[in-house]
Amino acid sequence: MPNFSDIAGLLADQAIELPSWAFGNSGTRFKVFSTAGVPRDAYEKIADAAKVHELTGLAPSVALHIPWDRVDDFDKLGTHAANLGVRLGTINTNTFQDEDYKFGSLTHVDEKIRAKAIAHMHECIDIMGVTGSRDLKIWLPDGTNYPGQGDLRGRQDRLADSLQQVYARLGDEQRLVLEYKFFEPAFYATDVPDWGTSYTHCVALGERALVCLDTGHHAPGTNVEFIVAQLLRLGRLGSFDFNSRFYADDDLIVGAADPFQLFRIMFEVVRGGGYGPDSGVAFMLDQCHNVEEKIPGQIRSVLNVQEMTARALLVDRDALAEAERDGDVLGANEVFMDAFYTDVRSDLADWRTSRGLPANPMRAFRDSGYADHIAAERVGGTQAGWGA
Ligand code: PSV
Ligand code: MN
Ligand code: MN
Repeated sequence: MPNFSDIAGLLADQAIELPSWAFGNSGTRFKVFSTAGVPRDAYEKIADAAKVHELTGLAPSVALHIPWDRVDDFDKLGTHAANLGVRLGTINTNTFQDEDYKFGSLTHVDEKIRAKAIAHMHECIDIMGVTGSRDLKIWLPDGTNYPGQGDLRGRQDRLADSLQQVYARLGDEQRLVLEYKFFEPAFYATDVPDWGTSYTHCVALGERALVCLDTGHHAPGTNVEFIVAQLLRLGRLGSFDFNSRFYADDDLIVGAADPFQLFRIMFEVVRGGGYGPDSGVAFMLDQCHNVEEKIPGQIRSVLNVQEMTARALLVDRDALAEAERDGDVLGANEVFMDAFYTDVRSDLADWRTSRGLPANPMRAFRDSGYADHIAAERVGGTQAGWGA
């Protein structure tokens, strides 16, 4: 197996994008709990995200969600981010909190409402022009609750046409990433339920349309790393929304529920050429911290991704290939598991120290006094995420 020192250099390539909404209050449909010091606007969300980057060196960009993060001057927001050492990243569209979208957005039968949803996405692309963002991320709540409620095929046809209109507005350097989810808020048929549907639409659109894989958006038991391998093979893996699930779309801390799955995913990323600055795969978190503290929640998340990435990089690929070739089932599995069971925590602490970062970012945050400072300074934070 390679030594940690053999892979240490590769860890510098890791960049994980934080979701602005992870810093606001969020909850379930039962209750949204509030946390002292929660950001009151996009500027404060970015300040909190920058704190995560300052302590970990892993999170140089922040994804925005429109309209949750709409500000008067996005140029000013970008400068604010740059002054704090981060940049603005993916722009997420939102067609799930407007009365008009009760029966769909890009798939709606009413041409006026469909045009409104397209116009929203055009506005998001205009914002990307100001923020310098590369990716427009589309997740749709569209779908039906009862058989017969909608014409499944007609909805696909309208979706294809709407996406075409959105795609046509993109600049040459910009991309569209289409996220899938197999249920919720629609419970019978979701209009982009799986990677195959997303892939089909992306291929029809063109080269700059790619699939977004949210790790929480699959049926229980789905082999997510297979999807990763397949999309990389097809050249259409655009981005990840990382999070953990025990039951459905739980949006819990990535690597908390099933670190082994995160390891398997990161191994396929590495093996499939998805790791590294030029891979074109964006690694984003999509999480909500309902009961835990938000900034430490994000620190823990990026550290979990780094830890499983390091272990995935440690897999002895030559020994694995040899065992695969020889039909050595248990030998191959042992090579794989050896890397997974390697505790890299103290090596990562040393890696951080060597880069001028705190050895223990969680403790460094606790000792920094930042939480007390924002609790005293910020009063009356807004709710972010669902219901903002
Ligand atoms: C939908 O469940 C989703 O995963 C989409 O990415 C949304 O934009 C996001 O959650 C909001 O948290
Ligand atoms: Mn998501
Ligand atoms: Mn989700």
